[in-house]
Amino acid sequence: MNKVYTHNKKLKDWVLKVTRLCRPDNIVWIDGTDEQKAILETEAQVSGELIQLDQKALPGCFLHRTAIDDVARTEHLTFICTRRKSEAGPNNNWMSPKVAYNKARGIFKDSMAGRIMYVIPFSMGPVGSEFSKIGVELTDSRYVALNMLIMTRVGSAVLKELDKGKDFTKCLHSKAQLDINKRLILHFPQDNTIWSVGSGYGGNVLLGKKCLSLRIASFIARRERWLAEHMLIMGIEEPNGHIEYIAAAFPSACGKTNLAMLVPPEGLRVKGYRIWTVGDDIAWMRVDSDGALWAVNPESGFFGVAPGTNSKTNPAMVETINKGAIFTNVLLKPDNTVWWEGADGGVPSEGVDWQGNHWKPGMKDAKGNPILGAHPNSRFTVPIKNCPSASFRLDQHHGVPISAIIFGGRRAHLTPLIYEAFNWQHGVFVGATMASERTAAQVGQVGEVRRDPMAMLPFCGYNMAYYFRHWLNMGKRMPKAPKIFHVNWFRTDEHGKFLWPGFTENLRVLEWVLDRCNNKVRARETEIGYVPYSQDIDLTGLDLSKEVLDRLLEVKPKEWIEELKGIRKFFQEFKKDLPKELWEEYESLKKRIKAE
Ligand code: OXD
Ligand code: MN
Repeated sequence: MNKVYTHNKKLKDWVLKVTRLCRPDNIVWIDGTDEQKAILETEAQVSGELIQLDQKALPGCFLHRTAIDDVARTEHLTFICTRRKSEAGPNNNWMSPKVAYNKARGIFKDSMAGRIMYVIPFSMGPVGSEFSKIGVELTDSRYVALNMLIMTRVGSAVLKELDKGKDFTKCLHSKAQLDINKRLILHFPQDNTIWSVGSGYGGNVLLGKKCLSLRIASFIARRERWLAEHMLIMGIEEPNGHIEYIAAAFPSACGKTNLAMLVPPEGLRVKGYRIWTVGDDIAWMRVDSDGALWAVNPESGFFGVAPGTNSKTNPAMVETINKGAIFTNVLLKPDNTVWWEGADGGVPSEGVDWQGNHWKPGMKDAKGNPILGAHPNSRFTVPIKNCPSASFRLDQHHGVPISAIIFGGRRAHLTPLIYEAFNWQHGVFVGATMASERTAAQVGQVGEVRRDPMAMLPFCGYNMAYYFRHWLNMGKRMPKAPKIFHVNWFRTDEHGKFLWPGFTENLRVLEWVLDRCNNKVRARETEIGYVPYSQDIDLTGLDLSKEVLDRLLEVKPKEWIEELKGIRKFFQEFKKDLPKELWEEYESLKKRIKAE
């Protein structure tokens, strides 16, 4: 065992208890130093966990391959283990803590024999900030240890906080046999504990991320009166040099990461606009003494999807992942660099695919389907500070003040490009009824509407009806509450063609959002909220006719009749727990669209 760094009795006792259960050969405390990181990288290459990439082209970069049935979050094996089932709500899989601990204990037993157990003390949020929470992950995976060094703040400063007796989330992970039949991702919010076993996939095993910063944190946030949200945070520098910050929640595959590091289109860049990236996935938000909502990104890295990332979709990310990145399940090129479907440059003539097999373009599997070079959910982890648009306020303890909250979804027809909620309560209704239509990329019927309130459906660590209540209450605690908006970049014409030209132009919509926040523009009051007058969206340098913009901004009350049915069905799942204010909003909308 390397030196034990802590005087925190609870931590020492817990490490001992886990050691007795999992029986690792050795224990290594992760101290956050470059020296130790270099040792781990070398060991990971020897063990085959990492492949070093061309260090000239990609300094500090490595490739990792997971097991082929361990490539994404396994929501059906993810549980919230509260004492009562009703506390987990209809939105979560539930197991009683007793049953869950017993079941998992059997899998954890002796699972680390022949392996090293790493003790990783980490902080989500700047160390010492009022926002921040400490976690300690015990894991038998070097890959996890190296990724946690990227995704979280690890090191002696965290240990100092623990020495002061600070509480921490107990995060236990073992790869065990990487057996999908013995895989469990368990959350015990009432014990501030996470147990993850049988997986090596990032979303299941980097326990500071979805497990701590969303599921456990959302539970704690309700008690402590703050918000833990699945939101990007970005700063928009206006031509006068002032920076306004927004937080935005979108279901997956709606371009959250790309928006967070948008490069302004030429027409707006020359006006003086610039984007500052604070975070691409998670926002922790508190009401500060000024009565406004302030946010930090608890993470220090990006865990991004590789396929589709290129200099057109996300030039800032392409620059970010040039160094210090760990790629997972992408294609390895003969020159020891990496590639994925939709990457820059041509398709390589050969390589080693994500499963470790020799690959050539055009190869087909036994069913005649194309064999992909990179898995569709292949990923990279990389420090945020590599990003050319990284905010200079990333480490500030108070975070950034939030002027607007934006919800979004992928809807071919229903929702206009942008609308503003009438007030906070209506905004909570807009977030609670957020939905996306299935695309061809997902299993199931194309066009089917899937509800994903606040993009938190897989991540809310308790009954979502209580979560809506918490959101309503938060509005009452904020004299300077942010305005709430809804965007839809995906409206199509009758031929299925997108009406809005694409991600790079989205800043034009955000410009209107900020103008609304600063009372600079009027808006058209419609049945669903405030919508821009078309002349208030700046189209300089963009080839988009007024007619198309009008179509993008149109509200069609008739289409909302069908939508109301879906909302009703969804709300009914929460039975008597659903706050009456949301039913009130439902009834008001019904009245406004005259759907009697
Ligand atoms: C993610 C997700 O990986 O939301 O960020 O699934
Ligand atoms: Mn996410």
